[in-house]
Amino acid sequence: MKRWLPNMRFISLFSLMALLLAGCGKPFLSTLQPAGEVADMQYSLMLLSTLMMVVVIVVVTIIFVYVVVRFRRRKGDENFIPKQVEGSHKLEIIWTVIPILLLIILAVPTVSATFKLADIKAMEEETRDENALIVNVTANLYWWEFEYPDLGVVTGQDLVVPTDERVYFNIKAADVKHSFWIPAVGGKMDTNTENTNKFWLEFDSKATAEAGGLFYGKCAELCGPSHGLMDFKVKPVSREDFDQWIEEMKTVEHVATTDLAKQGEQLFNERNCIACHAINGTEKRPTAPNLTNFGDRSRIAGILEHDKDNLIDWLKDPETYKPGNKMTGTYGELTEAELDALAEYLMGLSLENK
Ligand code: HEC
Ligand SMILES: [Cu+2]
Repeated sequence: MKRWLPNMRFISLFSLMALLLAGCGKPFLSTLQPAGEVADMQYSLMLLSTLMMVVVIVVVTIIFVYVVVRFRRRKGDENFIPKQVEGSHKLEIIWTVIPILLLIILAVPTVSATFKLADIKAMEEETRDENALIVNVTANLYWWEFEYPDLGVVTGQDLVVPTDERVYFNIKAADVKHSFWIPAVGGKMDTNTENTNKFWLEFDSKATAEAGGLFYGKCAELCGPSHGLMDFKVKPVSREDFDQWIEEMKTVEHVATTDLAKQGEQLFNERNCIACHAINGTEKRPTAPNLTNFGDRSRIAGILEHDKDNLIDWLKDPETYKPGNKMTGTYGELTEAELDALAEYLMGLSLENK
């Protein structure tokens, strides 16, 4: 074999790994690029525990290698037995105390962070902070509902929150267990059917800008065939923009302007869509994502690029894109012309077209 061949293999393996691992570091998705107070805390704990593990491994490896080399059997010295230390009190105490100390060093910041993360006084009735924003999250097979109970607004799939303040979450599931996770910002927290979990997150405005204004959210609990597709997005905006968004969600009244969109609107009413999907921002329906601002979404059904062609494909056959979803087969076949009209109408459901 040529001498350079093993080297080349090594180099290509490393370049491949570099390429692969480079994909993990996106600021909108990476736990290693924390984008808020909670993520910072979780990241510091991760660093601390990883650092401690590395130190332990390095020290143990050094001692191991030293012992293997120092006490190996030497030529001409085959019968020499070094000093035996079995049962040495000194050594036993040293290697019992060191792990205890390490665990204490790890436990103090962990317990303290756990209490900080569980501090939800601002959302509890007796200690309620009137200015604190509360969001009710409901996880459904395979979509997310976000309700702002104090503001009377409901939306789906894209969570809109103000930056640089603590946002408090009530999270639960409508059908089976899911888990709410925004890797760059914090979590994850189980969404259960039998109880409501509560926690808070903070979305840093600088980190939001670095991430391009959008964070990725995931379901982190295996829930069915489309679990891996149960994505949502988070749009943190300034408090001012948030208040304005809420106002628009409350007051928007959609008017289809073109003939095609008007046909689409009619179909939306005739073909059962309206029975599941609400199209005003104050109405909560357990059956399907609220479509009031569907035109402003970043994705279709949380996964597909947001454009008219993909929307037509989704409406034609949702099952291909999300197996087992709850919309498949609930309305009859749609002709190409009907699909086109529906898509036109839906893409126009935007807070910008008032
Ligand atoms: C039985 C209730 C039901 C009916 C009827 C229904 N849908 Fe849906 N729809 C859903 C559910 C549930 C989802 C979420 C699917 C998922 O992501 O798992 C959905 C998702 C969608 C989405 C993507 C929403 C988003 O926020 O990305 C669009 C668009 C949509 N439906 C349009 C329609 C249209 C148009 C019709 C009528 C032709 C219709 N739906 C009929 C239940 C329904
Ligand atoms: Cu899931």
